[in-house]
Amino acid sequence: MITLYHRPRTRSTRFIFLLEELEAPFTIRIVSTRSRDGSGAVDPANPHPHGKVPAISDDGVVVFESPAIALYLTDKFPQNRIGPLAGDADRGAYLSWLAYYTGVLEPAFMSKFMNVEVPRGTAGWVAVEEALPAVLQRLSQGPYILGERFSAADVLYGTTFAMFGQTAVMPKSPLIEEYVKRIVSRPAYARALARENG
Ligand SMILES: N[C@@H](CCC(=O)N[C@@H](CS)C(=O)NCC(=O)O)C(=O)O
Repeated sequence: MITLYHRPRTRSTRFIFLLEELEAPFTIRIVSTRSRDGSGAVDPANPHPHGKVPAISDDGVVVFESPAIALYLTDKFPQNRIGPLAGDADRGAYLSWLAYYTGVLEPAFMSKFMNVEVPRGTAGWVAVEEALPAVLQRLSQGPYILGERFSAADVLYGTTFAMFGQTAVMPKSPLIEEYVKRIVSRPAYARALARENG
């Protein structure tokens, strides 16, 4: 049985969404985390090494960091075909775009959000203005990151765009607005919001 360590209205909400898409059995364990304003504290029950969410435990097997959790879950629950498995022609793209999410896209957004200039050439990520066209190029080829096929990558990208789309950090793009609508109108997303508080 999967236990999701979760704090409502954070990056762990998207894993309720993914678990609902997968129709996997899971329980939610609400934990405290540090907050931006200095309040809150790491919950000793949370197995993430820095007490961040999300993290999961699968009968004692701990997985943390969003791309690792997404991959672990879609490999473990393949029946709804939410993640290409090893040997599938889409596997390489799937792994790449999952890794790109935390390796490049999130740092790009967070750099802009925090007004930190991206030290191009010495950093492993790029500015939002360079990252976004790469994602848009994918989305212009199909309704989803992998083209015709919805995957856990869309759970990460769709929810991230939904969040940053409300801020000045993200340049306006009709393609992304349509994409966000496509992702958040999925029934599993509504079910996830209904379970948000545990
Ligand atoms: N790289 C992590 C980021 C996780 C993360 O920063 N989560 C936030 C909630 S949205 C958190 O736990 N913040 C509390 C803290 O950083 O101590 C992932 O993508 O899973």
